[in-house]
Amino acid sequence: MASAGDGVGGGGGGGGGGEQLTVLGAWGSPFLVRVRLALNLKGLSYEYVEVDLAGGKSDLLLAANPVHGKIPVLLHAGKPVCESMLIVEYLDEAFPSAAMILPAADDPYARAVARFWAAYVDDELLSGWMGIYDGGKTGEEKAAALAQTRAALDALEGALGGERIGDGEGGWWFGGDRVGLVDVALGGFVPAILASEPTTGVRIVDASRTPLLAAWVERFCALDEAKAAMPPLERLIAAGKKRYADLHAAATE
Ligand SMILES: N[C@@H](CCC(=O)N[C@@H](CS)C(=O)NCC(=O)O)C(=O)O
Repeated sequence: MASAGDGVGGGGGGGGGGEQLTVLGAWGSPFLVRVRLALNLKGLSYEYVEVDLAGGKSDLLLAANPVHGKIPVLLHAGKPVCESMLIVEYLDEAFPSAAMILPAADDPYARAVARFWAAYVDDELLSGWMGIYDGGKTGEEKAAALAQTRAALDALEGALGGERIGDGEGGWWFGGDRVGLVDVALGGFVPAILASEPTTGVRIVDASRTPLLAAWVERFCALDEAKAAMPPLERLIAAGKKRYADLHAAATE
């Protein structure tokens, strides 16, 4: 269950095995969206605790993630698990009777492929997109960041259209006909990417260039589990505009 007034929906019902699940997060974080999405997909209830990163890190956060001091952190029966994608994999291992996010354990190759593309999202797409969404970068740096982002999206388009498991009746996801690890990894960034477009004027997912990905974004946004995990777009746009302007002002001082 999410705490009231945090701006995002809560987890699904059931699950948890009687062991308390708590998520430490910050409302606009794409990494938090991943964790909430995974919990919702698995139908696990959880308590949500908003951490005010701007106001200094709470003792709870520093105790839970003393190495990086970053959110999200999952507390499972009080024990902390850090790093969004490790949390997603942990949930699969700790709650194997709930819907699985990774491909089946008897298909280690499919699992390796999913992990490859999930890591690719952070290594290539995220770092490129951050360069576009950084008000402090020069025009040249932004052009290089856009080229990196486009190349990453092209590669993901190829992965989405590649070998698939299942019948695809409900539309294709990465790797098959159900939402999986790569969908969670990329899906976390959907709100942030959509919110960046009015600020930067750059269309990131363009149906004329990557039609499969554009259709995937629409399918993703229509998922109940995703809707309940995503922050309100208007609030994200306002926060992104402020961040962009602050970085721009700092760079031109
Ligand atoms: N690789 C981490 C990234 C998490 C991250 O960067 N979290 C940000 C919020 S979006 C944070 O906690 N920032 C605070 C800080 O850097 O001190 C993950 O996947 O969980």
